[in-house]
Amino acid sequence: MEMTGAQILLECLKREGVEVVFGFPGGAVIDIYHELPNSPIKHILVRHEQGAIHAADGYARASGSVGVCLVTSGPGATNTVTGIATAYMDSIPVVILTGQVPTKLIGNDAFQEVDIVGITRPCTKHNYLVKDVRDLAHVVRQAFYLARSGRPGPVLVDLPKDVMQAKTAFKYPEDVSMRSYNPTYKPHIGQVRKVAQLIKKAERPLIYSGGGVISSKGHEELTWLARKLSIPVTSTLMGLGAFPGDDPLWLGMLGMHGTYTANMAVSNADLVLAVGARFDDRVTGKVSTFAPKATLVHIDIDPTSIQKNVSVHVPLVSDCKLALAALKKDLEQAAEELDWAAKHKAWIKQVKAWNKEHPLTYKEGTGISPQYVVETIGELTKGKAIITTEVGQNQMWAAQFLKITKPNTFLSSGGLGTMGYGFPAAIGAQMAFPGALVIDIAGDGSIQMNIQELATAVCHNLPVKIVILNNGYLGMVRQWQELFYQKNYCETCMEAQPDFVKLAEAYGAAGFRVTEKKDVAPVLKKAFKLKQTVIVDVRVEREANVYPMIPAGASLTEMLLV
Ligand SMILES: Cc1ncc(C[n+]2csc(CCOP(=O)(O)OP(=O)(O)O)c2C)c(N)n1
Repeated sequence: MEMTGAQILLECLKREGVEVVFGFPGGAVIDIYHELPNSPIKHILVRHEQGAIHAADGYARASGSVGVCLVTSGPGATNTVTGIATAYMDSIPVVILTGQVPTKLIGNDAFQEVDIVGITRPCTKHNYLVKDVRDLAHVVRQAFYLARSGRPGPVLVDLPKDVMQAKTAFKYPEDVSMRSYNPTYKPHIGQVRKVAQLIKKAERPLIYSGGGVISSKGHEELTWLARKLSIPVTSTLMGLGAFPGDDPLWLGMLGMHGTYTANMAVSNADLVLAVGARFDDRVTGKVSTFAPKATLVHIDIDPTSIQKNVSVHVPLVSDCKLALAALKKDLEQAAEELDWAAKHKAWIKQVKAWNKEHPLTYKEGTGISPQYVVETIGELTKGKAIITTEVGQNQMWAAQFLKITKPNTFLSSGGLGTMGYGFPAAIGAQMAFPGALVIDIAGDGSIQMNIQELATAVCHNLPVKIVILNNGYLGMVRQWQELFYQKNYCETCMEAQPDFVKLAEAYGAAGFRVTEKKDVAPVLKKAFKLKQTVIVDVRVEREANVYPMIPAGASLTEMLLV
């Protein structure tokens, strides 16, 4: 039986197990929308296409499966670019379906035409322009395969209107074969042995884990390795949750706003095991002084990320979970025979001493400390909530002061640092887990970047909670201005702030304002219980700073402390 391109597309999505699509219609995709009611796929109408792509990304990060968004050509497509780059930088599997003008008009400056394939080439794992309806099914199949396999990432499929209207017989390809694309999953056993030997020899070993551990679902193997062999663990922002944040071996995040302990540990370790992390400049600080005493091992599925930013001694190209499992197998016997806690006793003692010297802390002022608000959220939710963040001080305080104990529960724009990410991502996460408590920790600047999605959340009865750490500033930039630009607070004071409580109410959500410390816990508690979208506007101290902080370009040991 012949089907139209639009029907084929929706059938393909169904076969890929897609349950929800975040989107916004327009002329170029109207044929797809015309068919939507005949499909079991749920569509969430956002209020801005940036909301759609971030929601698809949040859905993917929370669920571990591919997120999907659908937008029209031209401005619909360009509005997704920031979100595509966000997903690309953090290796998140999303499929972006964009409408395109009819094939015969491509290149004619047609109405709402844009070369989205060209625009997104540097920020997608791969992208396609489907010119013939007969190619559609295998392109969609490939797109999903590419998005979720190897190092995951966003894949865009551009869909001209006439291709959506054309008809052909439907056949879903059973297999995907792409000749030049063969990710290496299994680790080289010789390299695994080498790493195991290094671990056995090391006196001051450290695990530095990244988002790759979460996307490969390797957290249990990682936890085994750390606990059995008594190896302390630090991680990137993207790696938070792969190792329990309440474990005694957990040192906290490393890098620019990492803990004193983690940064000192990296600087003094004799073996650093980097797993699924990419040596981002926010992590390494001055590259030439990164981990100066250590043998560096880098486990990553993407061979092009190895030796890219730092030169490592032992590369291991592999899926992180499989590499960690292979290491586990190799070390199992030694784990039983050797007293690892005794072997690393001096090292652990040193790590604990650093923690005592400079624990993660903050100075209480007269107003509400933002860190106190984050701590209170942590105490009330006990690791059971899914947390998203915006970008800025709010993001760093969330990363520092929450104990993230499970993977896929801390969703934050790490690589691109996209303000406006957290709220739509929370909508995506809430769609993936309707019963979960999903909280966006926000700044008053960031939340205004996608505030329109309140309508989406209210319309779909999504009980997402937004906690605004409202300092009336673009806080993180103000902090830089304070510390490095002689307090020249140029254009970082947020004037004409909306009344967030009234704004919430205007959209049909609930809103609360907190101006005194004693009200923080009771109001948050009340808000978290409500089965509706809520904004809690907490007026925090205006000039609180994030510490530790490593000035840009400095070494990890050159921390500014509280
Ligand atoms: C889209 C975007 N624009 C600009 C920036 C640069 N930037 C980083 S943090 C920040 C301030 C964020 O302010 P706010 O959301 O109020 O959070 P706070 O730092 O006060 O917690 C800015 C402007 C960014 N990360 N993203």
